[in-house]
Amino acid sequence: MRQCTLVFVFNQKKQILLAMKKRGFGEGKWNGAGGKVEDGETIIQAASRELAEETGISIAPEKLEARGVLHFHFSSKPEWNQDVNVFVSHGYTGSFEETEEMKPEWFDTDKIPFDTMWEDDIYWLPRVIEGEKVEFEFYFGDDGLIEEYAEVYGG
Ligand code: 6U4
Repeated sequence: MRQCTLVFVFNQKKQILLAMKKRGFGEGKWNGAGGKVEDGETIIQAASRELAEETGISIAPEKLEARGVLHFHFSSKPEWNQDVNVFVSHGYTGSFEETEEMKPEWFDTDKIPFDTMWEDDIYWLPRVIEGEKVEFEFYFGDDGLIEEYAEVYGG
């Protein structure tokens, strides 16, 4: 399965950094920063690189905390199937800026815009914010909505 990354950064006020995806996969949705793992890099290196490319913020790979994996299956678009490796970071260096791909913004964790995010996020993001590690399988239908999902225990 294609490996992707998703990073959530927290600031000193305990706000979470989300970014509006301006183009491509997930366009029009708030999401963490991230993307595909490229040849020759580890998953965590990819997470650090994508965060810098998409938001301007730098976090060394060793400062990222792994918070689990989400397995996404698209029945009619198997080329979109992906394992999304989730990371968080408390603190960062640099300053965030809007890029061609993403418009980043800080949100209070009780005001997360779940209505304008991937439908699956409500199932796992609150738990990641609480410090948990998660693993889920999500199956999306032709309409782009979740058809079925299951938590993977002991992963
Ligand atoms: P390009 O356009 O090739 O540079 P790249 O940034 O490498 O793209 P992209 O944007 O396709 O990769 O990566 C997909 C991003 O979307 C990853 O950060 C994972 C995230 N993602 C995919 N499905 C998701 C879902 N259902 N829920 C979610 N994030 C998802 O919260």
